[in-house]
Amino acid sequence: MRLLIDTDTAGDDCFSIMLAARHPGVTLEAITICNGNVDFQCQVENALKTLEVSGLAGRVPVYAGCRKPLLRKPVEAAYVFGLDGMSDRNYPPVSQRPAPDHAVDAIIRHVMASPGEITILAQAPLTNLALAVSREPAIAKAVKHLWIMGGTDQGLGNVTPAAEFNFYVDPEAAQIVLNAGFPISLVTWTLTLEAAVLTGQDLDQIAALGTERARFFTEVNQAAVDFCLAKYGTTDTIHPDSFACACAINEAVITAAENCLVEIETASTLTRAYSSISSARLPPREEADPALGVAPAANARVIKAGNRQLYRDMMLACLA
Ligand SMILES: [Ca+2]
Repeated sequence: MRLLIDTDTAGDDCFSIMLAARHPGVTLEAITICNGNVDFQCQVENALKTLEVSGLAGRVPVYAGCRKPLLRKPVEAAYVFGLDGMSDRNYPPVSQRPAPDHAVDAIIRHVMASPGEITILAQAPLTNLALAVSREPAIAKAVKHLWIMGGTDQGLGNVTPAAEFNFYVDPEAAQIVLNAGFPISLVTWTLTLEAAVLTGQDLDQIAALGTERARFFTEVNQAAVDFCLAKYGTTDTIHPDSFACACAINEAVITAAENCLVEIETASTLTRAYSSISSARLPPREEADPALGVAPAANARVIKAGNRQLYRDMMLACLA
């Protein structure tokens, strides 16, 4: 699989890159950085550092992308990941530097140079992808597949009850990307609350591996552990980005999925970025209210259940 990862590199974003870098049969071809979790330049450095720890120093270009959402003020999540996104380890910069091109240009160039070949994993707000497909709409049909970590499946977000972080930060971008005609699979925050948990025991086993990668994982994950302990009284941590990566590179992780119409709320304040997801259990909406008309066709395969144990085993294998 030829993979491009679009990321707001902090915490679990790094573990997703490590999983892709180490998994047999995956060629990580490029990393593009989007506004999101923490200070933009920190995110660039975090991606470069993660490549070095993964044994790919100087072999995967990192392109800096959009520093702000399309319309909204930036929103960060340093309160979860630390100011640097790496549990405030403040690692010194590595020798690889970012590639000169803008991420939006790099996405278009990589996809259009190899139509039907490139899989994209989008694990950040969708600003880069929205601009790329607006500038070159042909990428929607030229990608092999677009994996998105974002949104909620019938509620329970991590910013508001309605909204998950990636969609909340740039709802207009999410709306553009979901309506652009990409072949999409969606991994929601709701799914990851059960399927993407690494328990305190799993984290102990990772620490016991004793490798440089495992040590890096444990250091970078510390802020999430502290956050979960303070907020929820548990050392279990949730890993939506690396779980989405696991689904993308190993279909066996997916145990249930449904083709759905996913629509993003952009007008409301209360439900900003809510992802409305259709369900076969609902009546046709034109029957419920003829004024609604017939719904558009499904635009995404929504992952409904995953194999947590297999995801966990993949993470341990990549860190060993
Ligand atoms: Ca992310």
